[in-house]
Amino acid sequence: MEGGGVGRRVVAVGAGLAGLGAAQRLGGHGSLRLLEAAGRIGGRVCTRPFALGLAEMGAHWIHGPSPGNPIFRLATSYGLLGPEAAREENQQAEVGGHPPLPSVTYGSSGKVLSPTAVSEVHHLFDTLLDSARAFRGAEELPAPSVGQYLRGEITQRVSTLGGGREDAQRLQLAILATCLKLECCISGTHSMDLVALEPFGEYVSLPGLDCTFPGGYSSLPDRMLSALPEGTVLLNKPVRTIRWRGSFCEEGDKTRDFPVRVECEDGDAFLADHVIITVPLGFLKERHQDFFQPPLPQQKAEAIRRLGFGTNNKIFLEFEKPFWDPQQQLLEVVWEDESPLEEPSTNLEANWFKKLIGFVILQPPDQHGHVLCGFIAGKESEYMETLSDEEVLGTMTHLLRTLTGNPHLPAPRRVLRSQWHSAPYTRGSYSYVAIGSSGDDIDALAQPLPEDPEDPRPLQLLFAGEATHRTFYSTTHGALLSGWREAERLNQLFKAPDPAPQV
Ligand code: 6YU
Repeated sequence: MEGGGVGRRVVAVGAGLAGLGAAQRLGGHGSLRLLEAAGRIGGRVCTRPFALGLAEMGAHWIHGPSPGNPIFRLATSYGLLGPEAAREENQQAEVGGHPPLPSVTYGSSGKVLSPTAVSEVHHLFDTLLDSARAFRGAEELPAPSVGQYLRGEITQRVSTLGGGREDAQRLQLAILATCLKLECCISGTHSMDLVALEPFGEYVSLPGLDCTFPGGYSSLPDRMLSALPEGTVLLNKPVRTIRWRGSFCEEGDKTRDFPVRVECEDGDAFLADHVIITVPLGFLKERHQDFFQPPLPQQKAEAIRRLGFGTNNKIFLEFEKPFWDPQQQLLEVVWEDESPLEEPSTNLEANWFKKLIGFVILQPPDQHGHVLCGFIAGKESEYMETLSDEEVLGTMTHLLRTLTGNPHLPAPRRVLRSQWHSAPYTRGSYSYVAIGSSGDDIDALAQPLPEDPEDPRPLQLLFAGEATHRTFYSTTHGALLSGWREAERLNQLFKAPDPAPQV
């Protein structure tokens, strides 16, 4: 921080991609401090060792790896991506964030379902989903939520499903039920009935075939951290309260006062001119009333309440030998007695595992071992978090034996699962635009405080994090861009040149 920023103190709360991005663009020198509650950086980017390789507990892919994606540009400039991601064709592919993977679909009767039947239904679902995105800006809506709209469309077509044959129709409905569960994982919600229809099309998918980080997603925040001056980030420093609109002095120095005092759970306090808050929306939902003194203005508090923040978890299973064909990359699960037109069971204890959409097969096996990564969203996912590893492993073994029709299928050697809802400084996985909210709430959440632009002490509180990005919410690139945005807001105030290299 130079120029008009000399002597200004900035504190950022949270060392995920938004916080690290802000620090990167502010230059990381001067009096910048980044306070992180956890004992590690990265937040919802979290790579752990598992089996022969690595497991991504949080973010998995770069969604839309192409030059318009800042995560892709940064990762490329650091040399963190594999040769596939660098290919022009990969970057140009328009797949709407869902790369088609070679897959096999297991039915609950223990049989593999016909790939033609499955892909026909996927095609229908994708068409319906595209039509759901087209309501952006519409004054009149056929339904308030994406889920209700989709069910309405499915109801209208039900007689044509399966070519009029009852068993084929039932199977197509069951496959559609899985499609809806997959969409819950993508939107990070319990039910698509909670996701607002009108703003659904506002989320922007970038071109590019989704790719992973060969050395783990955490290699990105690690590189970002290494470019910051030592001591910028303080770990194990959970912030308890942010007092703003105040007049605080350092002990023994009455010559200067600061409008903000950031108090940590361990009793430490940091005085600042500006605080960039990057804590997850889940944390804000639970804690904002006590976290800010004075409390946030009503419009911001309402935006926090209205916007959605749900859970999507992963369950990694390591096997001694694969029971799947090495060509496959995805094992999908269909419960043949389910239908999107019927209410799902609310008995979590008996049925939580039926919400699991299937498993991604981690590739290549010589780097990962024989590992499946299951995805599960919603209340069932939150229930899974309360179970022991042994219980999850036992249920997964039973599930896979049912699906493969092989009662002797060997149990996985090991299990590792994420527990994002129980994580006290996250309280879920990512945000979505819930019924009753809109993109305007995302903008309201992103607005700095105090609201009055003429306030003599402007930009006391700035807000970043994935939930503050109107078109890229729920992603790593949304988080990074939001951090850059707030750093730029301060740079403008300081009128200092941006010291970070442009990528
Ligand atoms: C992506 C992907 N991905 C899977 C799973 C999850 C997420 N995402 P952070 O939380 O990182 O940082 C805040 C920090 O603040 C944190 O370290 C806290 O400890 C700290 N903190 C909190 N309270 C504090 C306090 N009091 N004091 C001090 N510190 C405090 N994104 O691009 N690709 O494949 C996935 C996936 C299981 C959980 C993901 C993915 C989301 C990203 O991980 C996430 O947005 C960013 O990392 C957040 O960074 P941040 O800095 O904001 O917060 C139509 C429509 C559809 C919309 N969805 C489509 C896209 C779907 C998203 N993709 C999901 C898929 C997977 C698998």
